[in-house]
Amino acid sequence: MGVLSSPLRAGFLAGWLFLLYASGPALADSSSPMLTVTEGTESRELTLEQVEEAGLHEVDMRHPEGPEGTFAGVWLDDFLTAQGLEEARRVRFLAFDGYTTFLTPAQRQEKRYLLATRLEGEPLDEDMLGPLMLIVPEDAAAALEGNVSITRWIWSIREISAR
Ligand SMILES: Nc1nc2c(c(=O)[nH]1)N[C@H]1C(S)=C(S)[C@@H](COP(=O)(O)O)O[C@H]1N2
Ligand SMILES: [Mo]
Repeated sequence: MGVLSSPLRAGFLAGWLFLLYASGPALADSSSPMLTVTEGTESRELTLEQVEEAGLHEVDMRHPEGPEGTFAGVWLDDFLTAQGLEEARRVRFLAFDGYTTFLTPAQRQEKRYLLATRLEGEPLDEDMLGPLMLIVPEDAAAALEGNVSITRWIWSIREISAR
């Protein structure tokens, strides 16, 4: 029996391994590293799950770059507090395309920034300005009309660095 069933067993094993492999990208959504947080010279990697621990908020809006619908994300200040970085004098954002911005505590008080993680419940794709982007929900309408600067609405964020 053992001799006859071992090719079958091997087949099942190969099947399961393939399924595991094929579902990898979907599973990776919330449990694989997606953001580097740097504090001085120390860096750590966070998963989507860990970023969203700060508490999700939803907002219906259209982003000036096109995406529209129900965005979800964590308030930047809640995220910084969860990471022990609320006192940072400068919070820098670095994007995959090389774009970078920073916020001072005064700027974070002036406008409430949302670190968006999802659109319509799905993690933001990298071709949908993901995996993370900064938006100012209260300025959404003005941004569409071109009445407010959106230079700090950085998308494709890969790293947040505080000092
Ligand atoms: N990752 C990333 N975010 C970005 C930018 C960018 O080039 N890359 N451009 C910024 C600037 S300067 C503005 S005005 C707005 C809109 O950029 P756009 O006019 O190039 O579309 O997005 C901001 N966020
Ligand atoms: Mo700009």
